[in-house]
Amino acid sequence: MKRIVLALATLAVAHAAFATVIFDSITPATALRNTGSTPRNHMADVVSTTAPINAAWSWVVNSIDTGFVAIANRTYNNLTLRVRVWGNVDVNNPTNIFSNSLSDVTWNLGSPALAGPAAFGATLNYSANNVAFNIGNGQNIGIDYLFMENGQATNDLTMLLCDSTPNPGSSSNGFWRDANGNGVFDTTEARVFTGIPNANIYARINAQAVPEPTTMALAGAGLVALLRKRAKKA
Ligand SMILES: [Ca+2]
Ligand SMILES: [Ca+2]
Repeated sequence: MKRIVLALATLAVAHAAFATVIFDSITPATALRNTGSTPRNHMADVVSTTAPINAAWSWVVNSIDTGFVAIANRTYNNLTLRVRVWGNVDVNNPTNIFSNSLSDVTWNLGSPALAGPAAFGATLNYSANNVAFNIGNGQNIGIDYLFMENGQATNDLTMLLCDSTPNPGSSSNGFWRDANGNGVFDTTEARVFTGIPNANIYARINAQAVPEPTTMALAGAGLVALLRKRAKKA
């Protein structure tokens, strides 16, 4: 448990500057777990923007802070983490609850020696990868994480889960685990923990509020019109 506390303290100061936290299941976390069932390398959750924003604007995500668990004490070779974010969520869709891909990034984590079993944190920096993505006001989004070692899914790494609000989405306030290993999340793959009423992937989304492109275009058109008007007067 001491390792987990240290990892979380490191994580807490790792958020991007100037960004607003629009989803946070880290700060109020009251219980931390990882799933004991396999396969546990591919997991997901539904989150939502939780900060107020002008309805005509959207959030551009800068980074996501999140936590993982290394099960085994060893060197992990050519480790990658694929993180996909989805714009549409339908927890009643029997064949895939997620659609409308917003981003799909694979993070190369090198070959770290991890003294498992232990939790560790990481900041997934989207602005540095030039793939910042927009989400709407109060929009439910899906995030799924896949750990691979040497190109193979590894059960020695998994996501850190916590008991906390906010907990948007449904299916008994749970999370999703790709239990049949087919690469997508089926309705039947919703999971809950006994004793954790609000199961969440451990994550914090940092974002900046920006005008929608249409708003920007209108503002630009207005400026052009104003300049023309002034040019005519001159
Ligand atoms: Ca599945
Ligand atoms: Ca959840």
